[in-house]
Amino acid sequence: MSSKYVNEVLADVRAKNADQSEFLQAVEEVLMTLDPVLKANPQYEEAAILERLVVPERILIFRVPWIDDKGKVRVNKGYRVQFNSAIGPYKGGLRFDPTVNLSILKFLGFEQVFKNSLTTLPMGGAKGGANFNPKQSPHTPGKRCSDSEVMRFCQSFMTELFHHIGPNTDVPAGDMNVGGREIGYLFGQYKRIANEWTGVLTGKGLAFGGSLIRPEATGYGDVYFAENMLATRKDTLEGKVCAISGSGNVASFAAQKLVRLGAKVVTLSDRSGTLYVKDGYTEKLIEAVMNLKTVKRGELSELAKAGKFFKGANPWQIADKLDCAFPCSRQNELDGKDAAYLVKHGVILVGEGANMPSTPDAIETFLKAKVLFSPGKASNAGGVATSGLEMSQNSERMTWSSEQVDAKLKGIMKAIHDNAYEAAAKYGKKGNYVVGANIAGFVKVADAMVAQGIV
Ligand code: NDP
Ligand code: 2IT
Repeated sequence: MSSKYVNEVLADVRAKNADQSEFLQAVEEVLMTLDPVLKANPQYEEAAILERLVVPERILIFRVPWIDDKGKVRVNKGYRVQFNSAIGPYKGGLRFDPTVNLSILKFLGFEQVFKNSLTTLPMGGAKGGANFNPKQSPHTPGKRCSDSEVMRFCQSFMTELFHHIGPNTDVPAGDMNVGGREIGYLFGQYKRIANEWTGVLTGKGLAFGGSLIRPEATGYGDVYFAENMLATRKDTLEGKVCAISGSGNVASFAAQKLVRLGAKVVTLSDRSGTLYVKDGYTEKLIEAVMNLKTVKRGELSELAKAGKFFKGANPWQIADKLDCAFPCSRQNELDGKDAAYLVKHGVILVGEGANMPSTPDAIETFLKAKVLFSPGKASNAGGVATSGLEMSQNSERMTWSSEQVDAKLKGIMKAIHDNAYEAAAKYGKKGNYVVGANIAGFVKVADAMVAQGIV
């Protein structure tokens, strides 16, 4: 049972956002863990911190017109949700996917506020994107958009977004379907309009201000976080059998790091299904997946011969015996039934690489079974943290070596782990990283908001 204050704020958020299920899920998940810290700090309620935290500072919605390869005018909806700037400039990714709507972007922006606070770096929270599908051309069924269609879309998107971002205002980056190609096009258009070279986006190419290890950072960080959780039980990843979902940026680099640390990765997946490799993915096969996804832009089913392909299936109920699961695809991709199967088949660790991939009942199942469970806002924070390192390098007009960035990433993931672990223990929830991450992320933002007055 939550306190009167939390219940009142939640009732109000539910009433005002009744059609935004993902946003409500994210808000409930955070607010329902904050009672102990709210009780110990009455100044938060006095300053109406929760009431202010659940409302974005600004939401931009705009038209994105562009011309496809057949000469037809197409129109998409573009968004930027600038959620909270208490501790630094707005920061967060852009998602291009037909499922993009305000509920999804508000949930992602809300999560980003706490995640960015956890990174130890000064970054506020934001998210944006468009209901644009680069994987389906608007004129030819079964064909993806051409590079020049994606470029024209990105240029139009940036022509409007330009007015609302800047290196000290809001610094977007990638997310689902927004990778190096899209960031390049977006950056080129920003620079052209601004007539100025600034680090206004992160995830840039190495030749124009990108940081080494940024592509790897989210997946690697997820695995470093898992190492830290296992260390609390004097255990390691060596020999662990791991299921991963997704085969994009986060999933593929999580797989690469796990294999390098001696773990066995048995699944990757995408919209076409799951590729199960009983003896474990080799580094070579993971490279083939990366090439398939970022160069050929094809489907995982094309590599079916490398193992056993389960068409249309997610990876959670395939293997008979698993030690770890890393959901790295999308929100609500792992439900209560999947969680029960995983616990029954031996899983001791779940490290969320995606944002909010486990449903609330799945999380409850994991916590009840004392699984080492890390919420995405803690364990996928390595991506945005390394974006923060890219911003630092751009500001000082320097580039750091892979070793330097990787060492900083490792240090940040350990700090996030330890802060979440200690916050949970302090409030009587030892080992509960959901409570720990929410409280540790919240306190810094709340203190900054109190100090800055009613704004
Ligand atoms: P990508 O677009 O590179 O990869 C997404 C993967 O998820 C693809 O394999 C995609 O399959 C799969 N997927 C997406 N939707 C579905 C669906 N409906 N059914 C089945 N599979 C699906 O994105 P990222 O790897 O960047 O992002 C993955 C997750 O990680 C997201 O939740 C994102 O918010 C989160 N994240 C990303 C960060 C980053 O730095 N990139 C940082 C922190 C979190 P297909 O190829 O067929 O589309
Ligand atoms: O969800 C996320 O943290 C991201 N997509 C990365 C954001 C960023 O600014 O690097």
